[in-house]
This record gives sequence, structure tokens and C-alpha cells, in this order.
Amino acid sequence: MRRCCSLLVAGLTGMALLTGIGSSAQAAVACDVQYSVANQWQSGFQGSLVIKNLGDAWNGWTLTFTFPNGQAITQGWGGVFTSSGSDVTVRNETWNGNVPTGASASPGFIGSWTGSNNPPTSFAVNGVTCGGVQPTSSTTTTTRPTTSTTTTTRPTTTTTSTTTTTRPTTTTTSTTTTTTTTSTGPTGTPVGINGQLRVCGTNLCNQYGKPIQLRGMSTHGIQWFPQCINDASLDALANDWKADLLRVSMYVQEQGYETNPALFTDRVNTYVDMATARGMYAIIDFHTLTPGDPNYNLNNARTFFAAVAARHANKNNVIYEIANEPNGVSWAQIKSYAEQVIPVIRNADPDAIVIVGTRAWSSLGVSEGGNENEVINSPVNAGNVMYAFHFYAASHGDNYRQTLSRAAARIPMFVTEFGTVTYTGDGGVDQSSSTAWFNLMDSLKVSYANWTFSDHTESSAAFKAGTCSGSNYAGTSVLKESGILVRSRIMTSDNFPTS
Ligand code: IDC
Repeated sequence: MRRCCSLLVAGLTGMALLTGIGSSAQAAVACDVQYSVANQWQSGFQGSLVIKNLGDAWNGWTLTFTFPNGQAITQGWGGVFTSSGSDVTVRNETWNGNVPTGASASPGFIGSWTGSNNPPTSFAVNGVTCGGVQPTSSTTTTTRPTTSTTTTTRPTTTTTSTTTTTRPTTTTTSTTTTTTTTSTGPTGTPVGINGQLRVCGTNLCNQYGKPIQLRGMSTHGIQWFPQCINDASLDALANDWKADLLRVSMYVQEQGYETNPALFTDRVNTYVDMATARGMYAIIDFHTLTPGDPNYNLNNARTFFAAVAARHANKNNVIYEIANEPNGVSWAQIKSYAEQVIPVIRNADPDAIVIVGTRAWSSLGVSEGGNENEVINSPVNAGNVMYAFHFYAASHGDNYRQTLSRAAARIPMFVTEFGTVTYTGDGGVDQSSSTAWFNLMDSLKVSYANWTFSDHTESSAAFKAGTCSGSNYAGTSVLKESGILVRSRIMTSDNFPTS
């Protein structure tokens, strides 16, 4: 987005300042608003606002603006949105009301539009007019696919906001590249057989309404091991390992998404397409880890999931995992985060399954002294939702297995990440604990993805170091102990019900 028309208006208010009486000057209000359309489809769009404080510190802010073409807000975040006709008011949330000089707040929203989607006008903060920025013509309209062969868009343009903000505000615009996707997986593949999944009771069910278990692998962080995700490695995963599932692990911090949203969104989309072409299910893992409160990444989550859900809405094999491992945060806060992110996904992709991370590194609270009852007693207020449980076999034994057993009888559970080693991702493979875990997950029909489909030197990685610089990924000669064990379990017959 190119900036234009920026305007600084300082409103000096209060008799004390005007007369020079009194020691505390009244606040000078000055602001600059940048507006951009991060993503747009047939009837909807995602708008982003960056409200920069160019005056004295704000202790609470109210932004007003006017839509010129009858657009309407469907859902907002990073501020409390209300509308009267075309006039929109956005008030700060409790957590972003204090904006020091030079800092910004970054609300965003999903809106509807018809005709033309021109940018809003008359931006004002606390009653004082701000500069507004028009988006450039680089935003394109995505046609929402309705048939099985579709044209979709892939982000190729990155626009980075020029303001310094407390939360990342980088936005992307889309330009068109043609790819072909099909709404059913190739015949005989896991997606070809099972189709669109849904939660039924406490189970994951296929298109025939029958419980199934998906077994597969998680990538390592895609910022670190993209070299391990390629046509040859995924051919081996699908055909040699006979995996049903690829979890695409996109860290948000640690040189991940927040450093380049467009690049990582595109990388995730590419990997999802590669899994789709091979008839595997794909979990899009928003890999929050540190900080442990997923709400820290709420704005990023909304931007990211709006983009990927719109991109994959016509597919039947995409599962969204919205927070990898919450930690040091209450279940109430995780639930609140989930109930704000899920509508963003559902708005674009209404029938997709969403997996919600649980307290204490997705241990259902156990690793911080809790248990599954906090979720059972207060489930997320949305349908088609499952809950994540993670374990590392050399660290987590019977107590954790009993927790998963009890929980799976009450709520839909999905082991989106586990290791055969310790929770460090390293150390010796615990064959007996791992076997007990595999047997338990099989008997409960709980689906799983193993950490990691990479050639990291740590023992949790399936491949020997250096494998990903070669071209052979099949068989056991390229595998370390964990890879050999996990492959031997994944490759056993799925016996998916077909009616
Ligand atoms: C670990 C990786 C390691 C990397 C680290 C960075 O194995 O190479 O340096 O992340 O944070 C989890 C997390 C997962 C961890 C993994 C092993 O979801 O990100 O990966 N683990 O520590 N939870 C429990 C264990």
C-alpha cells in the first residue's frame, strides 16, 4: 500500500492551554490513519486500520469514519465496532486504549460490499480529523469458487505498514496466479475416501458419518526446515509412509509469521496445495508458543486465518489449528481467543473443523496442575470444534494417558503434536511409552501428527541429518529411530469405512 494524502491535524483544546493558565496543558490530539484492504472476495473483504497517535498520549480513543458505498462491518477486532448507516465508530478495547505518542492501534474487520469497494473517508480520532490513506489499485478481487475446478489467488505482493506499532500490522494484498484445486482428493487416497470431515459426538467422522483416525506427520517450523517439504518428501509421506495427514507448523514468533506475513501465508498455502494434490488432509497450525497467551497474537491470527480460510474455502481437506500450545494463561482466556478467531474462519470456510489448543502446552491443563474438566465444563461456544492434546512419550506417561482417555469420552480430542522423546524434542526414544501411546490413540480413534517431518539433528526428527539436501525420502535407510517407529505405525492399514 502506497501512502498518500497523509494529513496532520492538531486539535488544541481547553482554556488552560489557550490562556496559558495552569501547569498541565490539555492534550493535543493529532492522528494519522492508514486503511488497507488485506483480502477481498465476492461479497466480503478484510479491512485493516492503523491509527497512529501523532499528538499527546491517548488514554482511550474513539475512531470514526464513513463508508462511501454502503459497505457494512460484519465483525471487528482490536476495537469495539458500532455502525449507524454508513458511519462507523470504533472504540478501543481495554487492552489497547493507552497509546503513547508515536505508537499505533491496529483494529481490523471483516465487512461486506457490493458494487465498488471504495475506501472510507472522514477519519477522526476523539473528534479530531485525521489524515486518511487511500489504498492503491493493487487490491484484486478473488472469485469465491463454486465449482470443483477453480481459480484462486495467491498473495504475491507484500505491503508493510510504515508505522511503529505495539503489534505487527503488516498486511498483504493479493494478485492472481492460477492454480487448479479439486474439491475431492484423488481416488483411493485418504481425502478421496473420507471427503469433508466433521465432528460427530466426540469423534472425527468422515463423509459417511463414521468415526475415523487420521495419522500423519507435523513439519518442523517452516521458517527453519522448508527444504524438507518438497515433492519427493511428500510423495514418500503419502505413498511410502501412507500418511493421511500433514500438519503445517507455522511459528508466529521465533523468525516466523510476524516477520513476514505474506511470505509465510504463501508458504503455508503452497504446502496445503501439495498435501491436497496427494489426497492428504492438511492442518494449518498457527504455532504460538512464546508468549503463551494466544491473545498476544489475536490480530495476527485474524489476519492470517481470514487469508488462508478464504484461499482454501473450496477444499475439503483443510483443518485449522488456531493456537499450538497456550501456556501460563487461563482456559477462559484461551476460550475467549478461540471465540474471536473461529468466526473469522467460519466466515470464509463454514464447514471446516477447527482445533483449539488447551492450557499448559495443550495438556488439557495437566502440566500446570489442572485437568480436562475446565474444558468439559466450559467448552468453546462453536460447533465442529476439537481440542488439542500434546505429549512427549519420554516425559509424559500414565497420568497423561489417563487424562486423554477420560477427555476423549467427553469432548472431541486430536493429538496434533507428539514426540517419541522428551518434551525438549530431544533425548532417547522411549519405545515402550510411545507404544503405549500409539495403542491408546488407536483404541480411542484419536488422530495424531508426530513432531517432526524434518532432518533436524534432534532425536524427534524423523530423518537423519542431511536427508533433506538429497532426493530420497522413502524407506528406512534415511530414518532415525523415531522415524522408523512412527512410520511403522502410520503405514498400517487405515480401514476407513466407505459407506
Ligand atoms: C522445538 C523444536 C526445536 C526448536 C524449538 C523452538 O523441536 O528444534 O528449537 O521448538 O521453540 C513443543 C512445541 C514445539 C517444540 C517441541 C520440542 O510445540 O515447538 O519444538 N515441543 O520442544 N511442545 C512440546 C515440545
